[in-house]
Amino acid sequence: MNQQNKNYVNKLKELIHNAQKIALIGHKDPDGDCLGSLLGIFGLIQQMKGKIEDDHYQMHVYVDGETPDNFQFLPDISKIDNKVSDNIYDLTLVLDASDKNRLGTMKSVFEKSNITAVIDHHITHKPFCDMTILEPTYSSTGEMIFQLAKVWGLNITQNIGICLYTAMLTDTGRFIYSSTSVNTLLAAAELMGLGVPFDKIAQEVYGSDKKEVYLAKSYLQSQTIFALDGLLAIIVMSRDVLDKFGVYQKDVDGLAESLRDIAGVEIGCLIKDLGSNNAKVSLRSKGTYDVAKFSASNGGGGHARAAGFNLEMTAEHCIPWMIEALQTYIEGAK
Ligand SMILES: [Mn+2]
Repeated sequence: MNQQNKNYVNKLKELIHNAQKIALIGHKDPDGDCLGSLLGIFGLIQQMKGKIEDDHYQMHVYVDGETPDNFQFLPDISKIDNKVSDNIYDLTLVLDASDKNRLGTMKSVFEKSNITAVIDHHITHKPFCDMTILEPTYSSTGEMIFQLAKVWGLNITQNIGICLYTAMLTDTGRFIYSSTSVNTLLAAAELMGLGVPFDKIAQEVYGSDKKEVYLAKSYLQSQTIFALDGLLAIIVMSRDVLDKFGVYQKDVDGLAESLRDIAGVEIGCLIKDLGSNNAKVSLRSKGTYDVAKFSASNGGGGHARAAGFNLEMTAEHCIPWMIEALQTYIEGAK
């Protein structure tokens, strides 16, 4: 963590210390890093200020969107609230969100807050808070919270460790993405040394697909479209298919990553049909092409190897649009 951010982290500690009403907000449709970071810092703040159950201050955790089943094992997961509240907070701390729109419906909670701060690692981050703690070289927001705990001089308990390990594990694709650094592995090793059950966590996160999810994924994979001489692989997640198998979008999100496992494929693309002429595009790159740049030019954002954006068209129309847009982008990148 750079010196300026260490100063911010110390200032944030003071803000938290003085706040009576605190809100923690993650990004819409939460992933492992978002949930792990939220609950990790939730634990740290309680260590600093005392248990919230003791009622001498308030702390609420908000996320727009449901928690995927495979993260239900996280300690204190029941503290996450999906419903917007009218409460006014002294301090709102945002985690893992690169811009204000990523807060979804929780934007209204954020906007009512007196002081706002954000901890994030997205290179496409657009500052929207009073205080921005940004570290684009970190693998995950969870890794930032791990370092923040050290700066604050707090204990990483077993439960906090489970949250932070999960955040790092998932945002690095099980420690294989290029965002994984020596520091990431040292942090993971330290957590392992503390007795964090890393094998059980992996089992919960990656080994608990329901049968119908497995079947829906297999079907969708069998419908993969290859374009640009096999450089690009596209899966369209239509609502019909989800209904047919009785699964949710969040259940099959991981398909975007799996496209990268195909030889020759440089960019994997998952198109999610959101209904009423709207689609969400998730992109994964093997490394040659920066999909964050491409996504940012289309109003989205993310990381060089994992990014996304929304399109106002049907999922079917997205296919030719994506092929053409990516062809232009790839030619421009040469
Ligand atoms: Mn993240």
